[in-house]
Amino acid sequence: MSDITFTMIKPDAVQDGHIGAILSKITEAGFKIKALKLTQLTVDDAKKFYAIHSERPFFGELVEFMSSGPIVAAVLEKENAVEDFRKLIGATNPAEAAEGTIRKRFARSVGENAVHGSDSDENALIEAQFHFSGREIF
Ligand code: IDP
Ligand code: MG
Repeated sequence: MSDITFTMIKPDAVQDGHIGAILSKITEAGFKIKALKLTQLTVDDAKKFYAIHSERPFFGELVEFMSSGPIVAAVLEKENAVEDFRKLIGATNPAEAAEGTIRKRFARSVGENAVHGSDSDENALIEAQFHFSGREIF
């Protein structure tokens, strides 16, 4: 699978009722949905998913937030998916995110920032496989 990325609509955006609007923005931007589910991370899942950030000062807060409520997990396909999706979501901190980006429109804060987007092709595949079995990806 090349040209795929992995995303989560995070607990803040699910709770704020933005699932539909965010999925619309994603598909309108030309991404095809290859896998999709509403699920919730356990504390242990969140620790594993964000293990790369375990030494960062916000790690505890991040794990607590990401396991605090349901999320939408999805695998997306498009040419240049990883880079184009990072552009669509905008900067980590919504205060610094460009106009028209998903985080600018929907994020609450730097921590509760509405969506995840993979940072490389390699991580997109790892993250997709973390959340989905082969038969759930179309
Ligand atoms: P990214 O999601 O834009 O790739 P990363 O630096 O990979 O940003 O950080 C992962 C997640 O950790 C962010 O999306 C955000 O939820 C959280 N995070 C990042 N920096 C901070 C911070 O300074 N305070 C609180 N949470 C943060
Ligand atoms: Mg990241």
